[in-house]
Amino acid sequence: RENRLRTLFAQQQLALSGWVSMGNSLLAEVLGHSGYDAVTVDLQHGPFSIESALPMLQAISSTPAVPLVRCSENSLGEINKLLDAGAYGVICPLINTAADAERFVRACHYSPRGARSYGPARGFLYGGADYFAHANATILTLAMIETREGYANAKAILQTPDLDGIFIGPSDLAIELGLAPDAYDDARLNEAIDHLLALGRKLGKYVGIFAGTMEMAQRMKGIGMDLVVPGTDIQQVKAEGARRIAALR
Ligand code: 3PY
Ligand code: MG
Repeated sequence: RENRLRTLFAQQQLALSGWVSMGNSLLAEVLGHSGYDAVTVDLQHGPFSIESALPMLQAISSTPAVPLVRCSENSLGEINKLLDAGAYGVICPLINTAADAERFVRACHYSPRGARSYGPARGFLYGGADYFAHANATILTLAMIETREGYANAKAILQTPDLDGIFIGPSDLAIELGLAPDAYDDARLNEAIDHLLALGRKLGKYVGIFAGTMEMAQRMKGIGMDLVVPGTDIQQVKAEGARRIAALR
């Protein structure tokens, strides 16, 4: 099965991903039917582990959305299990160096490019009988830039062969710049984001970002991001609930 995100990126169309941190497969299914191009299961900050990610990935694969994961850390074991469970793309947090990025890329690719071990139990079910032949070229690898060190090494990280691109973590990056985690409008943070997007463009790699507010999401669309996550499930439920309550008070 093709990865529709690659098609959207190639056509320079904005891709939108939902974000599941609540850990519920029905919610993942609902998001997958809401019009998103992808739905990301967040094992870094979602309070659940890999056993719970499986039913969420099953639920997403019953929808038109591409199943993505954010792994909890740059671990061959965890990343392999998530790919075997049918994830078609991995966002890896806290990539600080080119060596980190290389390690991440190797975890996502079969030999000779990488160190991924064979056993794609659900990979076949989602990807199809020819999964092995296409997995290396189909699965998306996005390294998170969200630390000072990662920011300083962004060019080398982006130059990692077979890394598809970067995903910017604006809250951690803001904290590292000495700002509040929700300082999404701060000029210094936005300069850093502009710089990372320009680097990605120059090096022919994709650039995505998490957007904590709708204003930020609009701005990120405006500057030409490839992938935008317009808030987590929790943020959306809270914001929409508050909006409805305010309208009725
Ligand atoms: C961050 O903003 O640091 C993130 O990781 C968003 O997902
Ligand atoms: Mg982060």
